[in-house]
Amino acid sequence: MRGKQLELETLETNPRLFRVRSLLSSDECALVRSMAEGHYTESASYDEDSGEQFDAARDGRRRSHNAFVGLLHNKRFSGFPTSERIERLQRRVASLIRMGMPNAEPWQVVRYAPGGFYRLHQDGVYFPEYNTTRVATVLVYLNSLHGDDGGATNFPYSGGVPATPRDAHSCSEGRTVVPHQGDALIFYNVLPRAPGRVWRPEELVFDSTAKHAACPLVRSEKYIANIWLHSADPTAGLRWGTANSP
Ligand SMILES: O=C(O)CCC(=O)C(=O)O
Repeated sequence: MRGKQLELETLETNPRLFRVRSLLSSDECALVRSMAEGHYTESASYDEDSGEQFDAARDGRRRSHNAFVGLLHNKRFSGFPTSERIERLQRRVASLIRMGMPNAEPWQVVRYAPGGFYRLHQDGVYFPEYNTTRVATVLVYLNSLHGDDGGATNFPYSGGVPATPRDAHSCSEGRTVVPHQGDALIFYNVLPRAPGRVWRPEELVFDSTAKHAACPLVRSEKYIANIWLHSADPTAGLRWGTANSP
């Protein structure tokens, strides 16, 4: 990236999981958090097979609030709080991961209170109606936590999917990352495909080892930004209108 030296640290190769330290400064983290203020709604989550929305309160899969901020590159889609400064950050992330702005969703800022969590899940979702898949995630920590605060991000299947399911909620297995303000995790939700031709989104295979969880937060608050990168422009034909878009 021009102007700022960043180091990509390989945390795991299976899943492909990387960390970039200090991608955002503390001022930039504060900016993203302040833009989300006043826009939070209860977080929803979706069944990976059917795409149906879970009832977060009833099925206990996810407990947090979220708000979308920043531009969806296509100016037709307005309604999210945005500014030149946050769009500059969006361009920074797009250039870091070498996927154009058109392939990124607006940023989902997530706020956890004590007791908040997100059980084991896969970010890779194929949206048949728009023919696009979320192929990669950039997860930015907007504040720091200590190990005993809880709220770490856990990849229980790092190294391979075991024969018996693992309990991601205890965060005792696999790779666990404690949030540090400004740092970003980058991981791929689909398996690599042989180069040489363009793969259709529906042919992409999800990487089960990329399943991850937000460990229960014991104290303090936790803020992250999810940046989901698509195989195609997710705005093509997409009505991207509510705070709880998937
Ligand atoms: O909060 C975290 O550490 C993980 C969040 C997450 O997995 C998600 O929002 O999809």
